[in-house]
Parts: sequence; C-alpha cells; structure tokens
Amino acid sequence: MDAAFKRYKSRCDPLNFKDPELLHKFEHNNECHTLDRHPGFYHFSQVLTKSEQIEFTKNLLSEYAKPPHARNLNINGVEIWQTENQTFQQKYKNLQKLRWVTLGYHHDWDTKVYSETSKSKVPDYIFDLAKKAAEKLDKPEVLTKNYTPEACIANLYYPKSTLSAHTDHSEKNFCHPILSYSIGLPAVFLIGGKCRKTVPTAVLLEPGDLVIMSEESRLAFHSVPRILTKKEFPEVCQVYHITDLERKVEEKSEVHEYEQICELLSLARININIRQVF
Ligand SMILES: O=C(O)CCC(=O)C(=O)O
Repeated sequence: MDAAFKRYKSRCDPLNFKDPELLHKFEHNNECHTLDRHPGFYHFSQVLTKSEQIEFTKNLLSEYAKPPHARNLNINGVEIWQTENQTFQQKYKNLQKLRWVTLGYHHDWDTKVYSETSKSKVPDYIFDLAKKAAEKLDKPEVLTKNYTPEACIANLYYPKSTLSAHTDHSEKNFCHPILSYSIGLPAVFLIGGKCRKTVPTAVLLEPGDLVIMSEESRLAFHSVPRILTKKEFPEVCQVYHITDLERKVEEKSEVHEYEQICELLSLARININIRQVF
C-alpha cells in the first residue's frame, strides 16, 4: 500500500485510464462493479446527480459544518463560508482549512472511541443516502434496508490533499458496511487488504460514485493518494452549473450562493463516509 500511495501521489507519474493494471476506471452504466482481488468491495458509477451533489455541498457548508455537529476547525461561531461581503477567492482560501465534518457519533481521531457524550443528530439526508445504497446493492445479506447511519464523516479534499492508508475499525460491529459517496473532483482510491503489505488496486472515483466496503473489504487498508484537477484531467472532471439544479432558484442571494458552490465543486472533492456503529 505505501509504495503505491507514493507512486500515485507523485505528480510525475502518468495516470492511464485505459490500462486497468494502472488505474481501474469503471464503465458509466447501471451495473454493480466488483474486483476479484477485493471481495466485498462494490462500486456504482454516478449514483448522485449533479443536483444532489450541489445540494449536499450547500447543506454541508451552511448547516452541517456548524454546531452541534463537529469539524476540525474548533472556532466557535466563526463562519467558514460567509455568504456576504467576501469574494469567492476569500471564501475558498478560508474553506481550505476545513478538512472534515462529523455528524451523528463524532469520530474521535485520537482515541478512536465513539462516545455517548459526543454526538449530534444524523440528518435525514444521510438516511436517504443509505437507503439509496441499499436499493442499488440488492444483497440484503450485505446491506439491509434497515441499515442505520449512526456516524458520518464528510471529508474535504483540495487539489493537493491526500488521505493516508488506514483501516476503519472504531465501529463496534463490522458486519455493517461502509458507504462512501464522492462529490466534486475525481480521485484515485487505493483498496488493499487486511494487511498493509497487500498490493492495492487503484480505482478512479468520479463525482457521484458510490463505494460500498463490506465483508473482507470492510476492514481493508485504503487511502486516497491523489485528487485529479480539471487542468490535468478535463475528461474526468465535471462542470457544475446552477441550471443542473432540479429545483428553481430565483432569489438573487441564493442564486449567487449556488453559483459559488458550483465553482467550488470544480476545485474540491467531498467524500460522504457513512457508518453504522453498533
Ligand atoms: O475519501 C474517500 O473516498 C475515503 C475516505 C475514508 O477512507 C475515510 O473517511 O475513512
């Protein structure tokens, strides 16, 4: 895992979408994609529409990234995405300090223990995402319709961000899979095995994609060594417009905010990582 992480992180290394040995790019069809080397790893292309991605990002910045939810920036009352009197560049500069937001049981990055005294309500929208995933993966033995999202991490990535190799083992019950949605910029995702030494498979995660990590892959090492930008890889980056929204927005200030969210999604990646803890 570590050698592959270094290789993909290095900007000198060419990425070849046509060579599945180098980077697995799944077809944009309605099928469930799997990898023989990684049982329990499921991938679905473009499950979230652009409209859903834009709406989630708006909710994240205007609502979820504030108390009672938790975020890495522990500055009470300080806005990270002010809507007035700031240019997009000023907002984007501020926002780059925001790396994660937690909903439900707040993940404790140091102790790795979820606590009854550190939690907030999981938004209904996250329940809808879990239901959507269960409908896509028609395998009740892996993901039931009763799956209860109890913890959610929204990870924010900017063009140079990475997430190093780790396993997700803070939860109390590993029978429940991890559900992971991608928004905004595409990324290279490495899925390995139970041991750090297992050679991973590189998978291209495109905006709107859903990954489910279950069974053997539930406790597999994984990482995000690289975010892809529009300048380097226009063919896999989406462009977002306010006209992609499925509802009409008319108020001037709201139009302005949505336009900025669309701009942001060409400069950042958001991952919605959903877990059932118990
Ligand atoms: O960003 C991703 O796709 C993965 C995030 C992740 O691995 C995590 O939150 O544990």
